[in-house]
Amino acid sequence: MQAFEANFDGLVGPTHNYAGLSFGNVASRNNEKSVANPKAAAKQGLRKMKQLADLGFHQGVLPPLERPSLKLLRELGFTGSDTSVIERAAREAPELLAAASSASAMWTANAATVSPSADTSDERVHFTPANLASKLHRAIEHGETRRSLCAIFADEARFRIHHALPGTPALGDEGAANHTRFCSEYGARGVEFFVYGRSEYGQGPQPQRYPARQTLEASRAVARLHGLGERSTVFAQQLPDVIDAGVFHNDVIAVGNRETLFCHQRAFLDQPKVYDELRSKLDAQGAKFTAIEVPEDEVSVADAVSSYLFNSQLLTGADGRQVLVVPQECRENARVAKYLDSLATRSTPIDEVLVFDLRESMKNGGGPACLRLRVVLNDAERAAVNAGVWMNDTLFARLDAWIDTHYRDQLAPADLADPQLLDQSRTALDELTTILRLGSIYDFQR
Ligand code: SUG
Repeated sequence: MQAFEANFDGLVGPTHNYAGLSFGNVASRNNEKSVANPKAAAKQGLRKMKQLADLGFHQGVLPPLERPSLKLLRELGFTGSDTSVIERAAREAPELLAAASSASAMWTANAATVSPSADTSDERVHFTPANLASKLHRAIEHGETRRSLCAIFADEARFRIHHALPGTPALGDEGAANHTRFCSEYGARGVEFFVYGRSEYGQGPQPQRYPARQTLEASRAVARLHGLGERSTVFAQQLPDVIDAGVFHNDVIAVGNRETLFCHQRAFLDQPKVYDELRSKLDAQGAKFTAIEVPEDEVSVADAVSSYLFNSQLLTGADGRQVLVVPQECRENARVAKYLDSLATRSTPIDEVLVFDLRESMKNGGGPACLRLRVVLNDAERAAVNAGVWMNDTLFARLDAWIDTHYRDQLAPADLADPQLLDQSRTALDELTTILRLGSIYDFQR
């Protein structure tokens, strides 16, 4: 069946800030306590969505979550009015207030793992929201994320939205950031590639310095929930050393699309074997696998981590050409820029490179690929998606004006103590649910 890939980007929320919450994510730690610009962050993300929609890509929007999360703070024992909860948390446990205030849901590659209907046993599109169990500020996302997904993909005959896996270290799940789907055409049966950082019960090496956020057990559980068979799945372990070098998700070192995998030479344990398995399983589906492997002596793992070369989006245009969407940090790293320039003369399936300014998100370790959740849809499924979330001229103009009205252009860590931020965020989100036609998805609206 005819199908296409849609990218759903997370709209950056009004509380975007730099709290240094993600140990193992080099950018998050390096920019801790610097002053953020939520307005610029939201506009940078929105411009990417608009430009890709203008180029003919299917582009949707996922809403931010309600932050600060009064729910979390109350669960942690802060009582009284909303204002006193925030004031007390700011005084007694600023790190908990920071976790409750993070706009991290913008990185929708971590919202869920998605399997298209062509791959699943019941021929529905399956979503499993990621439990994001390894970081407090992210572990509080999945319930609200599920609610947003249910509001957008509401038709239960076509969409199956699971609950997140139990949030415990053995089942740490980070969603689509560690999942790639290969196929000949989007509508054909594909091979789903799950990459994990460690196994809880199996043998095998583990990183020593930084946490491995995804387990094999979680990846296997998601594949089972989605009804994916042995023939259409490949599981691979990330090199523990590169996790220790700051590759906290596989999408910091590899990206795939259709028949192409673009990755660093040091992405996976036993990389040639991983390629062989992908090649033979794709071959059985009538697809021809190609790996574009970037060698360490051209671009080091450190270059990959600082430039986010592999946190790019590899997209197929309507004309069949493949476009690589990279952050501008790639142009600022001489070796990465040289590599990208050389693509024009190499024979690879990448036809064009597009560069975006996503500086505000990048400073928290979130590049173009982190900001998007891929959902392959056929025409009937697309027709069943809540139509208010598709990017077009009208939605762009409304969201751009909405950002101007509601977002601050400066947010320092100390500003999280300001109870007005909660009111401003709620006012903004309340209006957003009307713009995106989502109904009452937020707790404060119920
Ligand atoms: O989970 N950063 C996010 C970045 C997520 C990137 N996503 C993908 N690679 N797909 C994280 O580490 C930093 C927040 C702070 O420090 O304020 C943060 O959560």
